Amino acid sequence: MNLISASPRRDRLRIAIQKNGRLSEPARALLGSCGLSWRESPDKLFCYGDNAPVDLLLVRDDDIPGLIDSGLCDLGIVGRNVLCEQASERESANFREWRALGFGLCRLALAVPQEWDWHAPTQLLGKRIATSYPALTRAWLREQKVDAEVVVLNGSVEIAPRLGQADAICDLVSSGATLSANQLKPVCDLLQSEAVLTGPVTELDPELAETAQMLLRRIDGVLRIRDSKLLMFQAPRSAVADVLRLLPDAEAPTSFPMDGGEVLAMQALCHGVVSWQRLEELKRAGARALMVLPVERMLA
Ligand code: PRT
Ligand code: ZN
Repeated sequence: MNLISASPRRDRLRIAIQKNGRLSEPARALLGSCGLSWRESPDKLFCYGDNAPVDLLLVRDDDIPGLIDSGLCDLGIVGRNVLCEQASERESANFREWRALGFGLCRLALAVPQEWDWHAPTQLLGKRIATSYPALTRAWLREQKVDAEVVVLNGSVEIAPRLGQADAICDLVSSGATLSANQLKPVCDLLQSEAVLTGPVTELDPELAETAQMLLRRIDGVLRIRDSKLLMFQAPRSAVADVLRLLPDAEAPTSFPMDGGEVLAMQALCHGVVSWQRLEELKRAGARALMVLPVERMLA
């Protein structure tokens, strides 16, 4: 049986994620937090979902947009950089970003040798720019109305200027350490990137759409509570306004009266960091019996 055929219509959702690389573990962890689990296959390329009709395909990240485009997979987790590069390579693409996932953060940046006195993109006129993102680089150069040569490399882009292959580079940057180690400096950001959930532009088959909606609701729940805490406390009615002002990015505080109504027991979902310092400020404002609890699951 061919497990990864595109047709006839399937009734199990197929998600493509990176097999080995920076996004593979966080992508699996996210899907695991959504309550999904899989049986690994011997070839470790296809994992059969054993508690929901959701299977995993483990592939190279560059293959993910094409798998969605062709309908072989329904959803994928991939860097926005890969998705945008492949979208700008094609005239039309049946994939788009469904959700930003908040991990794999980086940026696609233009970097030049540290000794360059950088003022403006016009300095790139007639220069060679090495990159693994030729479509995005060319689109940016067109926007800047700069005529420069794009040198396509599939790896080790950052050493291209030292080797004399290029004058500047356009590559992914996260900490900036690789650029510094190669005597380069970032001068312009072309794209802010992170891992995204991708899916088709067109609608999924109804059998799959229902499962995809279930998964999206769970992903939204996981993303909303990722750094959230439930804060519980008591406060005299007279102090409530001051206390609420101090809550870090709180959502829908609820309260109920205690002690004949003079004191309120309250709870609020806080999306910001609830630090010790913040708890001390809340106490000074009149809050008592403060308790910070982790939030495990949430379904809006
Ligand atoms: O084998 P496969 O094709 O699946 O993997 P890959 O080698 O193409 O991708 P991988 O695993 O390296 O990266 C997957 C995704 O992680 C990328 O598409 C980005 O969306 C995201 N990501 C986040 C990064 C980085 N941060 C990153 N820093 N991808 C690559 N880098 C590289 C960058 O190219 C440069 O060489 O790290 C270096 C710079 O890092 P700093 O910290 O020194 O600035
Ligand atoms: Zn890749």
